[in-house]
Amino acid sequence: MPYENILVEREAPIATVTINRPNKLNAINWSVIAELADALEELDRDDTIRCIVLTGAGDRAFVAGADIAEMSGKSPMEMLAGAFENWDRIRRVHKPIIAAVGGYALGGGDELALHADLIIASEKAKFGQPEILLGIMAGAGGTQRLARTVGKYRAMDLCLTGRQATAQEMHEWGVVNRIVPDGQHLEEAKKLAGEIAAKAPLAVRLNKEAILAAYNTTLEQGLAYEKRLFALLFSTQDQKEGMAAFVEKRQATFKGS
Ligand code: CO8
Repeated sequence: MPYENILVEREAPIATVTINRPNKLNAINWSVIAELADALEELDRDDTIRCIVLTGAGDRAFVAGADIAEMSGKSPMEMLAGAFENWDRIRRVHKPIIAAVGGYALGGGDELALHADLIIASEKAKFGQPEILLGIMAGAGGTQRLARTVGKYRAMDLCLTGRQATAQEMHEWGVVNRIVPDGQHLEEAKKLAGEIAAKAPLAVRLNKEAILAAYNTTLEQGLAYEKRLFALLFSTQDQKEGMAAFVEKRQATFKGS
């Protein structure tokens, strides 16, 4: 499917989705988020793809936020009806998504990175929720995901000051998985995607599902859910193959069945 604002590159078993508005620091307008949701759902349905890398075009930004020019004249009802459904569609993607952040990840850009399952950042990447500087607040999960991920006090720091945190800080806070030298974020993210793509796809899917469930359940419910998913994987060919390969001292070949 042709897209206007994003690029989709398939290198099975991985795919890379690039937000492609470098002149606007990849700011995400309504069309971008709709195209992103369409593309990610399409990749989620594609059996040849096992892991997705999400990045921004150019060397300055992952995404510098929602498109302020587009947003400035919107009414409350237009904001409510506008794009949230597409953010939810992105949240529901089953395959792992790795954000490769090479520059600014601000506002909706930070929130998009927080929708990903792993984050690789270049040394110069900057993260923040600068909405407060515009007289608004985060709206695509920033307050909730940051509070749950980095804790109340760090979330308050970012959301109430609007300051830009360094990749190093975000790494220390447990948001960024790995920091790499400038310009190497995409290569490193693809390498990691390849590593995950070689694993048993159903096990990858259920691991993601179980970890995300931890945000919505009590420990008791989460443990019960994990136990059921764990047992379910014993119905797969990949479980038989993975364990046979270990016993036979050979490399496992996973098929996703
Ligand atoms: N929206 C629209 N255009 C942008 C944005 C943006 N968020 N960010 C940058 N641009 C544009 C600039 O207007 C400029 O365009 P032009 O060349 O045509 O004038 C171009 O990108 C380059 O930007 P700058 O000249 O500003 O570059 P600088 O190096 O001087 O500054 C900054 C870089 C610091 C990143 C600066 O551009 C900036 O502060 N950008 C805005 C950051 C921001 O406030 N982001 C949060 C936006 S609000 C938000 O994300 C709410 C999310 C709600 C999600 C829910 C929706 C349903």
